[in-house]
Amino acid sequence: MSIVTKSIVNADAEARYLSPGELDRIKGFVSSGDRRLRIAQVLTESRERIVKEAGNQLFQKRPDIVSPGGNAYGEEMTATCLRDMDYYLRLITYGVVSGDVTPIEEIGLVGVREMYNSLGTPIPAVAEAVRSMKGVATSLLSSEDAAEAASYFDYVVGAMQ
Ligand SMILES: CCC1=C(C)/C(=C/C2=NC(=C\c3[nH]c(/C=C4\NC(=O)[C@H](C)[C@H]4CC)c(C)c3CCC(=O)O)/C(CCC(=O)O)=C2C)NC1=O
Repeated sequence: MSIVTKSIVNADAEARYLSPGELDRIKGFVSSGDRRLRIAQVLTESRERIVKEAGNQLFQKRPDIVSPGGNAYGEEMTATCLRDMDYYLRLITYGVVSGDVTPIEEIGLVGVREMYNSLGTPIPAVAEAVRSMKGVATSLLSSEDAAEAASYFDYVVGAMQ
């Protein structure tokens, strides 16, 4: 939910107008809109490159996961691993656009530990994959945009620690 929807739900629950503080936060959200949309556009347009390069970095750092016995061993499993990376990149674009980590949390982080544990997928390696995507993604952005984007990647990495 964006700050706009959230503020309206809260205000209406108390049948009141939006408070000066809420209007101020909405103003911040609106005025950062161009930047957030620009970032989401770059990440969306570059998604294949980001996932591919970050995947290569991951498999170089953690050759065990693509070696026999590794969770991403074999063409199909490696493709599924890259697909999961693409999932997280997509969720990060949702977060950037809405200026809110809630969509990332609700779609991709609730229950993630149990899910990956049951699949035998090493969670630290998934976190490493997201960290690598952050590196590739931020290299495509201006430093101001990179700092904003980085916070969403960091949020996902932090949730997987
Ligand atoms: C949008 C929210 C969402 C997420 C996050 C998601 C993840 C997700 N990843 C899965 C599998 C998987 N995920 C991986 C990923 C990896 N293995 C590794 O060693 C690497 C560290 C890592 C890549 C970075 C692999 C290899 C599988 C297949 C495991 C198996 O079938 O044994 C599965 C099991 C079902 C399937 O194969 O599709 C789910 C549900 N699904 C969703 O709908």
